[in-house]
Parts: sequence; structure tokens; C-alpha cells
Amino acid sequence: MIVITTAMKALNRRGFIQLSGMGLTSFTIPGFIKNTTGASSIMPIVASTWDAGINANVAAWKVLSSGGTALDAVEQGVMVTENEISCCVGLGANPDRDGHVTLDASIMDHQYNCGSVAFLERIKHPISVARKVMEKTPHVMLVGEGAQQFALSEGFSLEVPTLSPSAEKSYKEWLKKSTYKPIYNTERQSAIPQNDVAFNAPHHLSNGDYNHDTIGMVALDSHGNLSGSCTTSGAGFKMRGRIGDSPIIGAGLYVDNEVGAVVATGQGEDVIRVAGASAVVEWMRQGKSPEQACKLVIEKIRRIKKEKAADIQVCFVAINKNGVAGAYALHKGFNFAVHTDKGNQLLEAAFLD
Ligand code: SD4
Repeated sequence: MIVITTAMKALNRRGFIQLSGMGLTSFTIPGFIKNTTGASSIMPIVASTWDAGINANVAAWKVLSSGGTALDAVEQGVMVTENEISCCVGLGANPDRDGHVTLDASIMDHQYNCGSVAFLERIKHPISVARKVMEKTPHVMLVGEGAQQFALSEGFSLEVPTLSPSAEKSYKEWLKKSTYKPIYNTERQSAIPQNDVAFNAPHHLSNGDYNHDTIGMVALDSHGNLSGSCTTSGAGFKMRGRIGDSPIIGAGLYVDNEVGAVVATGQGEDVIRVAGASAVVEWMRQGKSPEQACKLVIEKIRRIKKEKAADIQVCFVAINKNGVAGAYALHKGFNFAVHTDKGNQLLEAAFLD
């Protein structure tokens, strides 16, 4: 049984689902079900950010539905997005303002093990390097040249440092003005005008395909364990050396197997200043639903940012130990994808404004 806590309107041909009423967008499945032998088993669930989450969820679900671990699911899921050309994930993404693509990623399992990389260049799958940091080093985070050296020592290939055609086009366009003006929801396939490249990315790639942003994913497996992952090129045309929230454990990603798993997307600086993902987990520990917990932290960001909150977007996606998924955003326009045994659906997140 799937319960959507708000009336649901099935919308367009792409299978998009909008939850009306703006109030609630929790996606609930029973965490514990009885199998034929009468023993309890757990129904897996995976949730991820933005439109790109749909494809990523498919790969994650393959792992989850065959009894695999949430950790494998969240790695393999976001690798799909790292393999695609987009504005904001993987080597095809937009560069920093000096013309270099620098990638951030993090991963966390059900036992508080975590690993991350930041400011990593020329490596195709930063999420897998983050996992190696977690599993093979005594550290949690490696950055820049050191992270790249480690990746090479683990057998990852050094890719050519050329920009993808779409990134090159966007970069040249951006250089004309070189302004830093955040445009939120660039991740969304239809949210902003085509060819608007001010801070993040063009809405469409040069070949006409839709663009997307940071992919964050949280999953619960059939063993009852949670894990999460996040991978991004960060803010397009950022200052060289800038690192966002995505590789910061507790900010862009946090997993507490007693409670839930949370991932963030949007303006990383404002996620970091509230220890975003960790804060959402703590609200869930106090009994809030995933959506309520996300909302409470979004409200805090708005209190802190005051009128400047109008210029940024921040969004959280959370799942709890019972297999309930929820999300919340500062502004309209954030969507997230949830896959259960009932299918893979794109949901419209609730928002403050
Ligand atoms: C960052 N949080 O680097 C990332 C970017 C992002 O949707 O998620 N954009 O700040």
C-alpha cells in the first residue's frame, strides 16, 4: 500500500505527479510488511533530487529490489547521473570561473561510516572515490590534488580536462558578463528561460536536451538499513576552490540508521550554516515526519537569511526508518523522485513561499 498524504493529481505524459495543496508531500509506504512465512521484512524505498532522480532511481532500485544494500544502491544510482552530460554533475558539467570542472561528492552508510571528496578534477565518478575514502582510508574527506592522487592509486583513470560542448558554450556565454547571480531551480527542466546562464547553467544543453543539477539520493534497503549519497559540480562559475555543502557530512548529507537519511540541494553555503542534513535528522529523532523535519530547517534558513532568502533556493529530501519519504523547499519549483515497489514517481515538493 502506498499512501500519499495529500490528494494527488496525476498530470502530464511524463508521469509527473503533483501533490496539491502545498501542504504535504510525504510519500509513505509501510516500512514493515509480513512476508508469506509470517516473518517481518522491510520494503525498500529510494528517494532522490530533481528530475534526474528518476533515471538514477531506476539503477538504485535494481539493487534494492534484488536484496542489495542501500549503500550499493545509492552509489550505483548517482553514477547514472555522473555518466550523463549535464550542467551540474560529473565531468560534463559547468566549470568554475577559471574554466575547470571541479567535483564534490559524499556517501554515508548505516554505521556512521562516511567518505567524501571535494575540489576533485578529471575523475569521472567522484561518488566511487568518496566510497573508497570511506572504506580504504582512516579519513573522511580528501580534497583537490590529494583526492585525485588517491583516486589514481585506486585505479580510477585521469580523464582529459576538456569541457563538454555544452559546458564550453555556457562558459563562453558566462564570460561575457562574469556575474554571480544565483538563479534558483536551474535544476528543473522547465523552470527558467532557455539560455539563462547567469550563475548555474543553461536550462537546455546545446543539443536541446534538458539539463539538471546536483543529484542527492537516500535509500532504505530490505535489511532495514539506510544510506545516502550526493554528487555535484557545485555552483556553476564558482570561485576556484569553492566547495559547497554536498561533500560536507552533516550539511549536504547525513544518515543516522536509528532515525533517517537526508540529502540537500540548492545554495550550499546556506545549507552548511545550519548543518542542514544533520538538523533534519535531529527533528526526525524528535518525532517529526520527514517532510515536517525538512520544513523546520527550511524555516530556520529563511529566518536567518531574511529578505535575502528570496534570492536562493534550498531543498531537502528525507526518508525515515519506517520507509516514509518527504521533502521541502524554500521556494516553489523543487521536485524529487521516489521509487518503491509501486513504481518510480516524480513528486512536486512543498515549499514555504
Ligand atoms: C552546492 N548544493 O554546491 C550544491 C549545489 C546544488 O542544486 O545542489 N544545486 O552548493
